[in-house]
Formats: sequence, C-alpha cells, structure tokens
Amino acid sequence: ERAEVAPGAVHVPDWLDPGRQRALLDACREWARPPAGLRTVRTPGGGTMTARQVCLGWHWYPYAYARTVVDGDGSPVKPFPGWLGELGRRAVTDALGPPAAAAPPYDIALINFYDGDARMGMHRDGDEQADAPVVSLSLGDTCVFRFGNTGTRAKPYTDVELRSGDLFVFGGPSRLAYHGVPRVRPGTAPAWLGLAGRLNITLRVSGL
Ligand code: MD3
Ligand code: FE
Repeated sequence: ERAEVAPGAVHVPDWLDPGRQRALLDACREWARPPAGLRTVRTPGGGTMTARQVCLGWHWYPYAYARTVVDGDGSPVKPFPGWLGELGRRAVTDALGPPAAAAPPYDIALINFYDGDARMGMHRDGDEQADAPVVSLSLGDTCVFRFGNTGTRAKPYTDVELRSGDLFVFGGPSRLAYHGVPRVRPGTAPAWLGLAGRLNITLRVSGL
C-alpha cells in the first residue's frame, strides 16, 4: 500500500522484500568498514550525533558536502554504485509516479546506524543543490519517525512508525520539511535479518 502523509511525502510499507533487505544490509556492512567507514558526526556547536554515519558518492559534514572524509580519516569517499541509483529511481516512480521530465541521477547515499539509544533531532536537509526527492529506506528495528512543518521546527507533527523494508519518499513541498527520529524500538527487527539496531539509507541528488 501507499500512504501520503503530507503533499509529496509518501510512505510505502514493506517495499523491500527480505532478499533485498539482506542484500542491502550486507552492502551497508561493507561500506561501514574503513577506510572512509562509519564515523561519529560532530556538530559545530560541540554536539555529537548519536546515530553514526557512512557516506557514498559525496561526504556530508555539518553543513556541506566534500569528496573526502574531511572530519574523519581523510580518505576519498566511497563510490556511489549504479545499482543504488537504479533502486532510487524505482523508489521515486513507485511512490510518486513516473517523472514529468528526465530526472538527474542519484549520486549521494547517507547511511545512518542507530543503536537502541540513538535519536535524531528535528532538522531540515538543505545542503543539496537540487530539489529532487529524498529516498529513505529502513532496515532493522522499528523507529518513530516524526514529520513536521517547513516553516517551523515546532508542532504540529505527524508520527509514523518505520519498519524494516519500508520506503519513504520526500519530494515537492515536503522536501524541506523538518523531520527527526525521536526513538528506536530495540529488539523489533525481524529475526531473519540478523541486525541489532536500525539502519536508514537516504538517497539524494547533490546538484554539484
Ligand atoms: C524529509 N534521517 O539522514 S529518514 C537524514 O531515519 C535523516 O535516519 C532520518 O533525517 C533517519 O537526514 C530520517 C526520513 C527522511 C530523510 C530525509 C528527508 C525524511 C526527510 C529529507 C527531507 C525531508
Ligand atoms: Fe534528514
């Protein structure tokens, strides 16, 4: 099924079948290894993100993109694989319908690893130079995903549970909306996946 949570914000539960979830998890575990592997993100204000992250294609650091891990081991960022771009195009078409015009290729993946205590505060994703939809894929433990407003970080919110295999696409008027992850539900991952915790993969177009 397909649920439009706000204009341009579409949730497709159970979009990835078990075989594809396992394959994507295996790929994420490879990408997490050094060099240019999983790292802790530190914000300019002295804060630390509780979800750890690895990037493909372009390296995100607060609040810009680079081609090397400027805030980590300094290595070149891992390449963004063509098959992941194809997955992104299919995701957008399944959620929003076929594009009206030729769409630019996905060239960034940001992969967030959450343990039971990890959270993500309310924020907007404004560091990309393109307005293409963001594709989000969830693996492992269920989380509470909080979707807010474009003009303010404040209420009202819509809370949605994201489960292993779910797709969420954020385009059009929802592209710059505030959003966050107030909690993860430990121990809720499907047993066959073999993952303790939660992974979220976002696919983006850099416009760079
Ligand atoms: C709405 N990640 O990586 S996924 C992020 O679960 C991020 O790790 C969360 O927020 C996570 O920036 C939420 C859903 C999501 C991702 C990107 C968005 C929602 C979005 C970009 C624009 C609007
Ligand atoms: Fe975000």
